[in-house]
Amino acid sequence: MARHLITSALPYINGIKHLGNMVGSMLPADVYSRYLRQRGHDVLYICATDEHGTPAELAAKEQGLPVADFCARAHDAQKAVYDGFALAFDYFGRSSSPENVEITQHFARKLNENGFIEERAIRQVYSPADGRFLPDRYVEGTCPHCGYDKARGDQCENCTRVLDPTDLIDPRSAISGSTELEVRETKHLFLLQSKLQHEVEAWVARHEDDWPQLASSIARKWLNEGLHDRAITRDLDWGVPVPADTWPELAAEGKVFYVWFDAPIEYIGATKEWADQDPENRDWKAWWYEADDTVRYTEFMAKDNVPFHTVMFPATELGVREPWKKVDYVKAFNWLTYYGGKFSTSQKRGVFTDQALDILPADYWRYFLIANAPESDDSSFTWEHFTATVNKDLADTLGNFVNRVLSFSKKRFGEEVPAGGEPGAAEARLGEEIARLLAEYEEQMEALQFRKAAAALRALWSAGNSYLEEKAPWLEIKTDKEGAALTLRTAMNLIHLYAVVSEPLIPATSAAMRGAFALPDDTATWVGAEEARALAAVPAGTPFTVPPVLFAKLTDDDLAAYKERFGGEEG
Ligand code: B3M
Ligand code: ZN
Repeated sequence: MARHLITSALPYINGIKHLGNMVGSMLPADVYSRYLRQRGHDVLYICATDEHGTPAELAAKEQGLPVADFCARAHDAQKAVYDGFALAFDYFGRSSSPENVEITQHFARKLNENGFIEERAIRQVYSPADGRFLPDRYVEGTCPHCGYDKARGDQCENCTRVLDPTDLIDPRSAISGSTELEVRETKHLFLLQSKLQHEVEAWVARHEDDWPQLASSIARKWLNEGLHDRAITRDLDWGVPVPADTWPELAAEGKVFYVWFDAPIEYIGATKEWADQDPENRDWKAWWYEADDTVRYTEFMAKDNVPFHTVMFPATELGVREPWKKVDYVKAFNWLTYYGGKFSTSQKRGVFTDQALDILPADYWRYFLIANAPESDDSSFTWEHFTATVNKDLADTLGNFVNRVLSFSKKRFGEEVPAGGEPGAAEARLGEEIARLLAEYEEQMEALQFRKAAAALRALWSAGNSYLEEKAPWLEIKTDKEGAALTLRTAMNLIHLYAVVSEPLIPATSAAMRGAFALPDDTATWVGAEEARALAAVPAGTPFTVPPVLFAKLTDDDLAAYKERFGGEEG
């Protein structure tokens, strides 16, 4: 038994996430966590909302709410959707928690003691009308390159060029609209990442061969470009305050840490939140601090987050000079597209996670997304593909099998698993096939190859259908009642096996399948190879019920309605 620490990139607070966010971080982390738990490992799966920074301030302003209130509500709204998706976090925290403030400030003090933080004066836009320094994106004006008149101080949305606020023509405050802007000198804390370049390189070199290519190539690229010192404080009201004991002047000016400085630290912060919630006070530090080699730490994220996790956060952890656990394996994802185009939160294009649950239960989405995870390349969401997959894999291959077997058996043999018949050549072949596919499924899960794992699971479901077609109990029963009983009993054992091993992908359906059998002591969390070959865990005489249809078939009308509501072809 190993101990597995698992985190998925922290969803940013400013709005409900779309399916692309879900498939690129939280969902595969949940599937992997569930799989490992079922196999008897000690798992701690931690996630949280990432709450600081300018976008949160702006979103709160738009809704006319104080930022703290906005974040509290937005956190609860996201959490409700994740519950709906059956994401089994051990804890889902908040980066604005007191725990994260404490640990972030501790990290900053240590980095400072170790000579990795320096105060530097920079020139920044100040707005007397607003009484504050303006973050780059709070300065608006005309783009010097394309003439777009609503360019932001960090970037022009129109021509995508990266800008400096002082580049803008006719700059104004995005808060008050005031044009009386000044450039003033102000001090900020800089993290001297350049001093850590060699250490980070050596650390990455020790790990990159184990990481998937997508993660190691991005880490390499960043290291080759060189680690630059970067400002880790901002002039915002909302964030982790710079600690006054160490930087009284900056603290008095109200400086806070940059959101990307405190966000990864929240992986640790949320673990402490988890411990603080529980009076038994679990030993959270054993997961993070001087964690021994029995803890394996796996992170899940989309590719744009990889530099922060493979280079910047490790640099921070190394510079602290304390034995904080660093990531062992980085599982990175490409993009899920919507009809080949971008899912966009700001443009409200694509399917949002709350809307998805309005339409269909979580298992439909969980299965489809994992079976089509953008692992080796981007993958495209289309309603055509979604409905075809649901109908074929979930409704026909799995759902129909379960219903057909149980209804037919009930009709002909009553409400107990039928007795009679001796397993023969067909059952032996089936057992071999099931054991082989189960081993394949396990291997792909261990390798975090989610599409391939889903394919192996689907093959397990298919094997049941082939067996049923081969034996045709509805014909068998006319000439060989014992034989039909054997076939149905074997098929019911497959259903139970499916219930156990499908749980990581489709937990609710798994529970329904398992619940069909009134086994006296059903605590199985996995199926061993011998058991898979024998297919006899559910003995004759076990009472069963026929569950309601597991997956509804989606019709052409459904498809048309989805496309109408969400738009189909653009992209
Ligand atoms: N919140 C992802 C994003 O907003 C970012 C991840 C933080 S992980 C520490 O794109
Ligand atoms: Zn421009």
